[in-house]
Amino acid sequence: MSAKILFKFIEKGINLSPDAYNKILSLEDPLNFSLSLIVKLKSQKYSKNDLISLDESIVDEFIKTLEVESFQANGEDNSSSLNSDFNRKSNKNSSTTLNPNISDKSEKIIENGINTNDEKKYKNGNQSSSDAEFKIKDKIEANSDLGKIEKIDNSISDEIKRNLLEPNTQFDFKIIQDTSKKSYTSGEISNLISYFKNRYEKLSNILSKRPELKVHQKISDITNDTKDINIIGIIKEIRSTKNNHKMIEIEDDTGEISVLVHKDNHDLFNTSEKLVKDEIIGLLAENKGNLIIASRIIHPGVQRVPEKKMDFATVFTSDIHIGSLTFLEDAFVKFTKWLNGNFGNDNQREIANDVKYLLIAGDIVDGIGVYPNQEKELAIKDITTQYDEAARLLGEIRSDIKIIIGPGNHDASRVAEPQPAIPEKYAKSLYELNNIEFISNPGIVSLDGIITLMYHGRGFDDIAMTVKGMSHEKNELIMEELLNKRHLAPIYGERTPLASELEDYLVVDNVPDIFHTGHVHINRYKNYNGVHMINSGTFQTQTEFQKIYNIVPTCGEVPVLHKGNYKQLKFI
Ligand code: D5M
Ligand code: FE
Ligand code: ZN
Repeated sequence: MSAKILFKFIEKGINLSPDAYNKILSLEDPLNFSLSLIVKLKSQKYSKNDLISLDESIVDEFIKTLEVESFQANGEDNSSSLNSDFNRKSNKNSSTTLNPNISDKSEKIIENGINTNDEKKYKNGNQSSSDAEFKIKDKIEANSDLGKIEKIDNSISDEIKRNLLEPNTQFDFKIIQDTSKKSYTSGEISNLISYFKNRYEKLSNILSKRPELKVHQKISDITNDTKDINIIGIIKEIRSTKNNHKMIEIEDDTGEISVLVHKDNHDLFNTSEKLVKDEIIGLLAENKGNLIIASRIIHPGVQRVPEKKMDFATVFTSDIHIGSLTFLEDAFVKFTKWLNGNFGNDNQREIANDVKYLLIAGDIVDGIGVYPNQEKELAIKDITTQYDEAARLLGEIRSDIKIIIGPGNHDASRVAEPQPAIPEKYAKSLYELNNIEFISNPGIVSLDGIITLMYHGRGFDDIAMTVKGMSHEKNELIMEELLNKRHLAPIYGERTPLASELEDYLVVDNVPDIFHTGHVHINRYKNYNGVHMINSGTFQTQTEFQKIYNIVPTCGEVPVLHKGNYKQLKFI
């Protein structure tokens, strides 16, 4: 055991002092403690390549944080010394109530006569005096372009169970695109042809509005006498030549042609390095007789989106992975308490009070058999029971928040994208909650006029693995690139299974106000030409599978768009 622990730290470039090592070994569950500490260090204070020397004081500091959290998670019981994260496994066996409205706690609150309608009290937080002692004052500043990450204040007020009330909030909620019932594919080759034809038509419509491409040729019309070439085509192949230029093979519905990108044309060469198979581009080139030399590559692109007024807050999450042993239930419970106005400082509660929508971009549950040996990391080994547990946890959220859920690759939907909404058959208890809307992946909704494209993000794996300079970690670059390409998963037939529908629903026909994604388990935010691009991270600590790919998740951090301003709240 002790060698295993040392190895875990060494693997991540962390050097343990002898005192720190002895301290960890003296704990109740040293291995779990070590894994959590590694995740915390690597996802918060340091980057994955930093070398860290860990002394006893850092271990003590982490133990202290866990004690505070343990106090809050356990109410009056301050006796256990470790984070309830570790206690969670034993809690799993406690009986679950599917209908939150009849849970013991809510009954107690009603008996105690707390006026749940008291809006002022809710807003002001109504903190108990003892909370002050346990308030963590530090605010964590993000070190990157993400802006400020605010640690949620560890103060709890008397519970106010707003989900017992009839909601009187007015929602202007519309589903703009839900492909759940639009799956016509029979898997025939003719479908594949229609699918690509549709992709080409949609994107060439967008491209042909660009002044440089208003007049363009069909490939079959190009002759030796055509000097200037302007075409719109799909990339069949892109490869390096032996002199390190790039050769693009591009085709349209009439023919195909090879175009060379010269390595000395640096800007163009850099752009060509981000091209992928099966994407649709505009290409300007010069015909030199024996060779066609590219002069411009044109993406469908993103025009600046004007800012819309937003007088409420929308919360984004994904990759909760309920049912996994690595699901951070305590952090998630704190999150739902915050939504209900029962957690955080006054300012944080004010934000919670403004929340109208909660979007969940897939991987609500961990599913079964998604990757090899997954069952060893499952706390719940039945998909319906996983959704029952999800219903129990989401059922705690006040009913005047509309929750919109799309599936991810761990959910019980078909794996090929577009994925239909999570079927009721497996998630009956979730369907019983009347503030949830289920949509496809991808799906588009209008939240009081704010157009939001939600995509789980499986297509990101292909981009991260094949495009130079792209990684899961900097997924905002992937989101930007995909918006420019106006396709969520352009590469056909590799990691991301795509269903060859008659229409390609993964084309981004219209640029949204918000582009919300998940899957990578790493929070990122960027405002790109007015589009809020958000990856909502995860509530799951690093899995064995993610260790292989060296993916270090950012756990328990929840993005919020509050009246148009981005904020990220940390629940661990
Ligand atoms: O994905 C969890 C993490 O694992 C996320 O960062 C993507 C990464 N991942 C998942 N599948 C793959 C493949 N096939 N290649 C590379 N990286 C991958 P989750 O969907 O939660 O399991
Ligand atoms: Fe996930
Ligand atoms: Zn996923």
